[in-house]
Amino acid sequence: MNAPVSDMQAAAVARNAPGRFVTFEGGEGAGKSTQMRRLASRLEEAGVRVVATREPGGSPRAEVLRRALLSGKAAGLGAFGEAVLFGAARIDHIDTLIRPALAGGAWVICDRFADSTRAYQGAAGKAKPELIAALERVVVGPMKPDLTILLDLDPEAGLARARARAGGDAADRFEGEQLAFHTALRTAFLDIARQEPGRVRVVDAARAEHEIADEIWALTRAAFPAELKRGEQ
Ligand code: Z5A
Repeated sequence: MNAPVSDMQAAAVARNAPGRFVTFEGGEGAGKSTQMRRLASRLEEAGVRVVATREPGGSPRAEVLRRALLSGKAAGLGAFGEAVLFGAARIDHIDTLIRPALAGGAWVICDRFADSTRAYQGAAGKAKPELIAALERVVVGPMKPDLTILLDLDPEAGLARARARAGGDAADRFEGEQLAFHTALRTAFLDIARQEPGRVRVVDAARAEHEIADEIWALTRAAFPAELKRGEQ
């Protein structure tokens, strides 16, 4: 069920910036990067200025933290310690790229954001939920996404896609976790969607790329009807 436009725009109003903030979430290999590229092209064709970015990373300092986190060097800190580092990277990403881009009227499309901390470090990593929630309030504040596309896929299928793409390269810190971890992630993301139906849209990612892209475009247009009038066909 689509949320009322007023719900969808609540985050944007709280930020008081003209741009819109869209995030992609889901497990490994769900197709986030692929679908982000497709949505960015469609938005640009509709006359929208797009800044595509990712987490962890997206700014020079955050990319340094990305390397440490994905190499597994920070794993000894425990799930909440890692969450703090993801949070530090996110603060820099917000301050140097996301907030200025939104203030300038661009749409920011981000591959993963704070829902990944809730799912990976919180639900699957078992950091205390109240600590993860407190960290999110401090780090994200009013910079909540306007719309989150959750690409939902069976974890075995996602891991197989990620492995095929890697062509035998070693798994990173999180790809190396057991299937039970990835199954817990899927449940955690779906729980977030149930808790925040006004922001999060669940998309079945087991279909052909173009079918998924068409659904994401329809959802985006429904979420931002006034902004995407020019994209109507
Ligand atoms: N992490 C965290 O723990 N806490 C946090 O707060 C944040 C992140 C922000 C970042 O990894 C890691 O950091 C991530 C969570 C953790 N865990 N891991 N590992 P990353 O950025 O390197 O990778 P990722 O975010 O997990 O994404 P990915 O594995 O690169 O997958 P993807 O972007 O979702 O999929 P893709 O690259 O678009 O597609 C994967 C392959 O499938 C590729 O060959 C495509 O051509 C193919 N594909 C795509 N769509 C389809 C369809 N529809 N059918 C068939 N094949 C397809």
